[in-house]
Amino acid sequence: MPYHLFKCSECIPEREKHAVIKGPGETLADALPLGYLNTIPGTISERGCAYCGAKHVIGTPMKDVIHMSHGPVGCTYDTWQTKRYISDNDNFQLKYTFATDMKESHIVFGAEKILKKNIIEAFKAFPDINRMTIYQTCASALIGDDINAIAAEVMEEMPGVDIFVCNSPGFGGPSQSGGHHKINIAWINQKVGTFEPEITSDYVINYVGEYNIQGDQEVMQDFFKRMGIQVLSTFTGNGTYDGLRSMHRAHLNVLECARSAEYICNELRVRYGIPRLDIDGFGFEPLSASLRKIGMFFGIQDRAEAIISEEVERWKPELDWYKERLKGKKVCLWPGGSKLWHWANCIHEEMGVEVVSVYTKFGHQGDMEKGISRCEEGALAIDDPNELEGLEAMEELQPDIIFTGKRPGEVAKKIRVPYLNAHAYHNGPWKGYEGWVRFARDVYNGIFSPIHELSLLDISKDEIPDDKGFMTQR
Ligand code: CFM
Repeated sequence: MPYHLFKCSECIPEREKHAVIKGPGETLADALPLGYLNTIPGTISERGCAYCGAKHVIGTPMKDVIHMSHGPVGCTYDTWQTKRYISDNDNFQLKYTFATDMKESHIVFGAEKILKKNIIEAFKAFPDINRMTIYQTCASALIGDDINAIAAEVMEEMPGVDIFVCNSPGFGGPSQSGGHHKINIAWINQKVGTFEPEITSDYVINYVGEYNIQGDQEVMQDFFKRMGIQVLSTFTGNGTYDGLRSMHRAHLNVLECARSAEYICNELRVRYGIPRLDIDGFGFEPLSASLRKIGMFFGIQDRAEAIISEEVERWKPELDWYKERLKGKKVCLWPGGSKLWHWANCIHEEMGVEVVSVYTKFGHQGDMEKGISRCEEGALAIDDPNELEGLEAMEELQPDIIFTGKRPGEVAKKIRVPYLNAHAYHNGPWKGYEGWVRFARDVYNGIFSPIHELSLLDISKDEIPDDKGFMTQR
C-alpha cells in the first residue's frame, strides 16, 4: 500500500489518504494524496485562509497602492515582518499597512461608515498614492458591509482615485488557494481593460504569478529587457496598479506560479486571445529552457541564447562547487504550493541533493502529481500536513536540511534540523543564474555552518555531538 498513515495521526484515520510513499516501480496511477479539500477537523493544519491568499500573497505585492483590510486589525498581521516582496519604489507596500480596525460595536451597528472614513483618511495621508485595494475579511463579510458601494461613492467624490474591491473573506475556501482564485477573477472582471498602456516594443508580455520575493522579479525582468521584450505588467510582484489594468494588451502571458495565477492567464486567453506560456525561473536548465521558449515564441531565440551562454559560463563553475559538496544530502522539500514541483527535480540534478519528502500545504492534486513525479523513489509526499506529522517524518527520514516556512522551520530547529526559508528565502533572490548559486550557498551554509555544532550541544547534559551530529557522552 503506498498510502502512509502517521502514528501520530492514527486517531484521525482520514489522514491516511493525504500521504503517499513513492514506492519502487509504482506509478502515479497507484495513488496520489488527496488534495485541496477542507482540512479534517482535529488536525492542526498549517494552512492560511482565503483572505490571506488573496491579500497577503497576491494583492499586497502591488507596489503603488494603499492596501486596506476591512476588518479587525489582527487580520493584517502578515506584513513587513513576514513578507519579503520588495519593490523599486522604496517598498511602500511593505512599509505601511492599513486596516479599518473593526470592533464589537461595528459588528452590531455596521462598519461602512468607518470604512469610508478610513479610505479618505488614508488617501489624505499619502497624497502621492491614488490607487487602493480593499479586502473583505470574515468579520465584514458576515455582517454584510457593502464595500463595493462605499468604494463607488468615494471614487465619485474623489476624482482621480481608483479602488479595487476583493471579496475573499477567510472562510471563502479551504485554504489560501481559494483566495488566489478569487482575486484572479475579481481583478480581470473589475480592472483589466480599463487602462491603455504605451506599447514600446514588438514583443510585449505580462509576467504572471511572480511576487518579487527578495527581488526575483527584477532579476527576471532584466533578462526580458535584454531580449528587447516589454514587460507590460507583473502580476503582481513589483507591479503597478495601472500596469495590471492594461494586461489585455500583451501578446503573451508568461506564467511562473501556475498554482496561484493560472486562473487569470486562462481568462486572458478566453477573453482576449492571449496565449499562456508556463516557465520556471529557478534552476539553470529550467530557466534556460524558459528563456529559449519565450525567444522561440517571438522569433528572437538568438537573444535568449546569448544570455544563456553568458550567464551559464559565468555561474556554472560556482554552482558545481556547491553540487560537489551537497551530493547525497537529504532534503525535505516542504513549501506551501508550487515550489515543490518547481524545485524537486532541479535541486537534485543541479545541487546533487536527494529529495526524501515533498509536501504542500494547499496545492491541488495536479501540484502533487508534478511534485511526486519529479522527486526520488521512496520519497514521502504529504498533503496539508500537521506539526506532529512533520516531526514524525523528520525523525524517520533524518534529513540533513528542510526547506519550509518559518513556523515549521522553528519546530525543526528544536529537534536540531537546519531549515531554509523556502517562502521568503535566506539570502535571495534565488531566481536567475546568480540567484540559483545563492540558493546553493544558503543550502551549503545551512548544512555545514559550524553554528550547528554548537546548537547540537546540550549544555544541561554532559554530552558532545559525534561526527554525525548524534549526542554522545563526553
Ligand atoms: Fe505560488 Fe508563491 Fe508558492 Fe503561492 Fe505561498 Fe509564496 Fe509558497 Mo509562501 S504564490 S504557490 S501562496 S510560489 S507565499 S510566492 S512561498 S506558500 S510555494
